[in-house]
Amino acid sequence: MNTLQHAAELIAGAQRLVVFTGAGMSAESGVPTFRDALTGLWARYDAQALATPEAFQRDPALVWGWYEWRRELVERVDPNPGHEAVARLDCTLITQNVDQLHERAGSEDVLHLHGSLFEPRCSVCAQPAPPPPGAAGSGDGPRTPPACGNCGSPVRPGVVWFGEALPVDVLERAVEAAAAADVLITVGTAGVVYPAAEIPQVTARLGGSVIQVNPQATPLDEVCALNLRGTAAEVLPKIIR
Ligand code: BV8
Ligand code: ZN
Repeated sequence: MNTLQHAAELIAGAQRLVVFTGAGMSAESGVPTFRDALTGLWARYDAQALATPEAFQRDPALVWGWYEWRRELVERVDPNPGHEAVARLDCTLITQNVDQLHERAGSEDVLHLHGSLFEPRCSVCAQPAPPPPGAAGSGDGPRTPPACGNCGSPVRPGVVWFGEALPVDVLERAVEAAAAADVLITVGTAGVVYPAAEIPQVTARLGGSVIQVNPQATPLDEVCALNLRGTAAEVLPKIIR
């Protein structure tokens, strides 16, 4: 039996299935991963440098503009066949991605470990702010963040920045699901950002089978029962019936 067939068998026979996704899941929809060189104005910025509270403190307009550019980009693209295959599964879906492509493909109750581009909130009182109006033009330039309706402070993107804690309830649900899983599929993640990268390792440590879908090798290779060297949109429809 080849590895694709073996993976399909494991998935079809899973009692408690978890799917764990990273930026590579959305790559074939046209969303740059963190390791791709970003295009346009943002090419000279390092995502890791902008995805921090310090960057927002230092230059709220630049950081807000970068997230608005990313939000408008994900609004313009579509879920790919990988998202659609995952949406057919009865599973716990845990994502590091801040786009809403899993939801648009039909997945429900998606656990967003790193927040979402679509849940801006006040940077001081945390009051949720209305998502900004659709794509405010294709301008790439920095734009001043809106002011909170409650306290007037700058609104921030509803994502988890480097150095910030992940939402406790979401992380707890994710770790519980990974611990109980007999099969976990990890797709399109470099497996270097913690604590998210712990999730597939929890399943493996407790005896579950981890299947990895990624064109490249990653540090997660060694905990995986199967490493499928391919892309999300190509491989997932072949292993998910
Ligand atoms: C925290 C939201 C503590 C924002 C993101 C030193 C050692 C270890 C850890 C640390 C360290 N120094 C600091 C840390 C902690 C740090 C961390 O892990 N840093 C890393 C870089 C070393 N973690 C944190 O800061 C976390 N918080 O620790 O807080 C704390 C605790 C209590 C109280 C206070 C504080 C917060 C981390 C969350 C950061 N936010 N996103 C935004 O989106 O802008 S992370 C962000 O980067 C993404 O969400 C994503 O998770 C991550 C990128 O990772 P990937 O998803 O893996 O994507 P990447 O581009 O890296 O790789 C793509 C993969 O896909 C590749 O493997 C590629 O081969 C593959 N691929 C490409 N195309 C395809 C494909 N696969 C399939 N199909 C394709 N077509
Ligand atoms: Zn406020």
